[in-house]
Amino acid sequence: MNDELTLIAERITGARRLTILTGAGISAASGVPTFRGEGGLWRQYRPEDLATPDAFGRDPRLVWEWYAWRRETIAGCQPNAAHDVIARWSAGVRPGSDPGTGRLKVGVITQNVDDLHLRAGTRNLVRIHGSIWELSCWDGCPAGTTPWRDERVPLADLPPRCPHCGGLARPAVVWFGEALRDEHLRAALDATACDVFLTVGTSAIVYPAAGLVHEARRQGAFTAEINLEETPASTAVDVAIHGGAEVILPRLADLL
Ligand code: BJW
Repeated sequence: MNDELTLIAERITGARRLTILTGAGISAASGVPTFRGEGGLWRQYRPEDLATPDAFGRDPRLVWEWYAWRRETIAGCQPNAAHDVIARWSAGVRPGSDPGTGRLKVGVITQNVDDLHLRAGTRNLVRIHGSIWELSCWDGCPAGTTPWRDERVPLADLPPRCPHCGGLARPAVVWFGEALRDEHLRAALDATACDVFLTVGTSAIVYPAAGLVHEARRQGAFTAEINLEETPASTAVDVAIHGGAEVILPRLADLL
């Protein structure tokens, strides 16, 4: 693994543009449950049963109970060493480069809605699946289309209401079958034009996020994956490292 880490470090050192895609695994060491694998189920439901407009239309209270439980869990979590390394890199802080000169441009794309990257101070961040701390109007009333922040834990009444029209509020996140916001998708695709693309803590099965590493590779980026396990991306990347992001990223940072 040391040789592989050294190779990634060398590629980052020579890079002008680094893009990092993160998934639920990066927050696992903070105590945020992942979606799939051990502990990925909430009651008997899979994320595919709950994170859909159909599920919300059928039973908004059930879906809100899942989100309320997750909000309460996340509220008690702190960014971990992996979030901190990425936040430092995003600020241009790494040995051998002048802080803030932009010699290494770092872009971070996260699928996570927990906002732990934001809380770590990450710059140049695109939250392609939204934020669990933002709500929008389910009925699509004009004022409620723009998400509003609501960090109350616990939420007083479930399901919460739109403050503008009194209709149902929904989490302002991207569910299966819903399109990513245009500007988010554009920013994520733009970021695939990079020298090094790191994919960290994602099962690499949910699209369009899962396609980004392939797009980066198609454009000539050096690609690497950091994950506890093999994923469908493992055989497609230049280097796959198996380990916890909270361990591997600090080790990689030490090599730069
Ligand atoms: C560690 C670790 C440690 C643990 N260190 N690692 C192309 C092909 C096939 C299907 C599709 C396709 N294009 C679109 C689709 C359909 C669908 C899809 O991808 N389905 C798949 C299941 C097959 N995609 C969509 O519907 C997307 N929309 C779309 O494409 O719209 C098109 C459209 C256009 C125009 C009009 C209308 C539509 C939207 C996808 C939205 C996904 N939403 C969710 C919920 C977000 C809100 C919420 O959080 O509640 O996003 S689902 C869930 O999965 C969440 C996550 O962001 C996402 C990815 O999960 P992630 O992050 O990878 O987590 P896990 O749990 O799966 O994996 C964790 C990993 O970490 C594991 O590998 C562990 O080993 C590892 N790990 N500890 C490092 N310490």
